[in-house]
Amino acid sequence: MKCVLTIAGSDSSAGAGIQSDIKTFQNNSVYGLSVITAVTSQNTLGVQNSYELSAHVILSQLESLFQDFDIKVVKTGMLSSAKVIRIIAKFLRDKNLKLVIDPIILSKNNFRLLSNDGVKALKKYLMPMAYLVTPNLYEAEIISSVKITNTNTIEEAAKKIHSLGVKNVLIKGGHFPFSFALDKGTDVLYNGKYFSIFKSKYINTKHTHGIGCTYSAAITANLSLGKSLKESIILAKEYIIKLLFKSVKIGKGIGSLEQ
Ligand code: PXL
Repeated sequence: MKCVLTIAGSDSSAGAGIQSDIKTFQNNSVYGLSVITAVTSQNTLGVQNSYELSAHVILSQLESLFQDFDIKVVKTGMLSSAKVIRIIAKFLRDKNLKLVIDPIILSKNNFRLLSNDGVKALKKYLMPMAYLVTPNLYEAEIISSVKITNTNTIEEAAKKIHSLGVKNVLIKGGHFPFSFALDKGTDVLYNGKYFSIFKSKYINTKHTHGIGCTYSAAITANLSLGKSLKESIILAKEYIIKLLFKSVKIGKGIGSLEQ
């Protein structure tokens, strides 16, 4: 069985982060391993707190896993700070890996999951190692410093992110406004040569917590099974669409996907 590693934050409400990644890996036929960077305290109303683990604890988890498992595909989610990013980039640098970066910056209630310095470190140290980066609209704007308002600016943002040394950039369209040139839920892939568009129907539900993590984790699982990038994206999109139909109203706020 293929082993896939997620390096991310723990979500106590189990809809996003490490918990969603493990569920997604399991449901997509790969064995999920995890390195926890930070522990968040959160519920369906939002993130209340985040506690970053020490460098020693993060490194120790990485060392244990790489001593034993044959890890060829790694996904990163919430990385918390520049310090954590530097540790991870240094550790992964000489490994022959396919790296998928989901550049988590803010939670839905605008709780900061990556510091400003962290964004700079992500661009400088980790992005150049990435096979795929999967920002949503807001993350793409922050990373590229391009205000995305139409298809020209989405292309400009994707090109800027690509120029950081990323092989493929997938801008996820779940946050596109309804007035946007591309339909809500349409994703845009740029591979340095050309753009590809991935359309899907938009399912109107409020209970979408963890969808971005789940989508990126499903793409990562498919890549590790040897599927092409486009096939991995199409299958992952089918996976999240199915889950959106059965997202669950748990708690008092924004519910999660039920995996
Ligand atoms: O959905 C983004 C995300 C990722 N990882 C963790 C989170 C969140 C959002 O709250 O808490 C740990």
